[in-house]
Amino acid sequence: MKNLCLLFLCFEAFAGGTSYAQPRLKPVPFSEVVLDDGFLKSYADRVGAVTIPVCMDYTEYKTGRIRNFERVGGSLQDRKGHEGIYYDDSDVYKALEAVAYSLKVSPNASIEKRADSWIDKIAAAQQPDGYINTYFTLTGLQNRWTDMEKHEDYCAGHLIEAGIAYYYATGKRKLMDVGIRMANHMDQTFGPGKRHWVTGHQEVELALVKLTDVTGDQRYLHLADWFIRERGHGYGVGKIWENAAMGPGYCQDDVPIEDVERITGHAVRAMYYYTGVADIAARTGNKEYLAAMRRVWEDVVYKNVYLTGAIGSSQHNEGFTKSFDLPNADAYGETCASVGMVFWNERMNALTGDGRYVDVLERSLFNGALAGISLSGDRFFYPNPLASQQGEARKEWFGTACCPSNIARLLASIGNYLYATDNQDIWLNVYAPNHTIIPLKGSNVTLVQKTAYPWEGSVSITISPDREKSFGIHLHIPGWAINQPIPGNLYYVEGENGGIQPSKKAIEIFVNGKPTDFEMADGYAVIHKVWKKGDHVELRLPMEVKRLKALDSVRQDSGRVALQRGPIVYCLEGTDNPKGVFNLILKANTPLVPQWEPNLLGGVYTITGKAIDANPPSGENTIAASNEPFKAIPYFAWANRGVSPMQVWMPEKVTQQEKELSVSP
Ligand code: FUB
Ligand code: ZN
Repeated sequence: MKNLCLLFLCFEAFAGGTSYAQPRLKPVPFSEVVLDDGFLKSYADRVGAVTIPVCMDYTEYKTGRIRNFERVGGSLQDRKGHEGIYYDDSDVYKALEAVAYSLKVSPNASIEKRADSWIDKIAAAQQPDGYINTYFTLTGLQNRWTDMEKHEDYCAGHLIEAGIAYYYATGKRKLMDVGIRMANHMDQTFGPGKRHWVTGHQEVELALVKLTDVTGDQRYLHLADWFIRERGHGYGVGKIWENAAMGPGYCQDDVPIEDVERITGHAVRAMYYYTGVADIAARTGNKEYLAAMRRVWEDVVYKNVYLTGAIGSSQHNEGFTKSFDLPNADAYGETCASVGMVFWNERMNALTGDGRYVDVLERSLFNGALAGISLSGDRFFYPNPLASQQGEARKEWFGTACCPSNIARLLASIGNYLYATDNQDIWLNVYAPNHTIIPLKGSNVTLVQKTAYPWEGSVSITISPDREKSFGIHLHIPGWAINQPIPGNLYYVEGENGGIQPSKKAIEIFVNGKPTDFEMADGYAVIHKVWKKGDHVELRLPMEVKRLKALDSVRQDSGRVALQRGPIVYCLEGTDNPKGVFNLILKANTPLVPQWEPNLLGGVYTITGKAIDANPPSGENTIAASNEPFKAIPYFAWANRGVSPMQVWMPEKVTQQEKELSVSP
């Protein structure tokens, strides 16, 4: 046990060695970052206080997920067989992973006791050869590993991730040992010279990489890499592959990884796949993997992502159709896929040091992912449309319940996304009030960050090395703060002449109160100097309200405009716009006024302006004369005040469509 080294603390010990390349950056783990009161902390706290208990209740007794383990382990003998769906074990593991992260930050004896009792039941359900899966054990063990779509490997991946997280949080390794035995079982079953296997739903790959990081055992990394290399060679067998409408592209088994050019199929599978590929590239230095990731990232970000950072436009395959097909009302945009975008973009940032990945991470986090959870923490969205005529009610739970525990594990460990380091310098990625100590070569640096981000653009950082030291601070400058045209980007800020509007205000940086020149490198403002205790940096990002347009290739957004302030995308909701949402046309030059409303939706900036009512009630103004005030709220906060229409992309001109679509609530 002693030679187990924790991923989070000793990453370089595993990634180093003779044949493995280092990623450029190492994220600072959430456990080393103490969030102070602010936007992200409020989410992390609510997940601990509300979301995790909800996930545990639904997992333990409101559904049969834990009962399945009890049946296999023998503590429940009701002869009922398997309850639920074949991948339901994964929700137990994901809930435990969220619990672990939350316990690490806020110990809670009763939740830990409850989690321990689950872990006992899980361990009792493991077969003597290490296999664990309640669906196959209860329905016929002879059928295991026959249908690659049946998520045995996916569940195993979530088990491994949960086991590592729980060990990291509590020092208890029982769950991790269950995961290790399952990984050993898979390693004995699959691999070169053994059976072929294409993981129908990727996940196990990234988990096996973590397992190598924790145990130092390279077998798991090699197995993860082997799983990646199995894809695209016709080895896939099972329900998906037999389904003509889905085919191998559904689970990214159409081409080998080296040949990947574009994103296809199921969005969450794709995200976990690419996260695993990036993890392997970071540890093996595989340049072909990195090149493939860069290509497919461009395909996602330049052709297939919503303004909210959500991905996957079709419910049919929970994924992609064709490039630029981004319907708003029918958008799927599964919460899990936005969570996956955060994972993948974090890995890409660490691998390359490129701040563009943080731009995308922020877009998906603050919009697509956060929309998936209510402000109360106990209601969820699975798809996340960008328009809804009737409005939508958030749900307490789902039959397929992947999203609640996924958003919970992301937010419980949200401190992971704030900092990175290469041992010499420090990178600041997502801004949030916090304090941390970051070890650099030869010294520790204490950082205290104060900010009201994402609402305000001012970020104050006190930097205190334990002795005077020369190093660089890399401050992420979000793309939205610059508006430089990025070739290919789907969305841009429209200028008065129809071109791209650069930010009117400059980005400013002050060091110890004095304005400072800075170099830009890879999306970061870099300040190199000899730092001493108490040095102070202030970053000021312009927080203007932006009118965003989509490229003409996105037919569904044609003639429409969306509002964004900082990283937050806005929408109009019927609750604030009682005369309707779908009948409003955003006036071309209407002043857009941001206003802090502390008592609305937990405290948000709203945006107000004037619109044309395309369908004014008879007896009132004509269309041309109408001057309807409107209010926009952050998209992530919609559907928290009952069911009401919502729209992100507002028309700029009156068309027949607006007249027909107009809705008076
Ligand atoms: O298949 C397991 C999970 O259920 C997927 O990640 C989600 O998209 C949902 O299909
Ligand atoms: Zn989901």
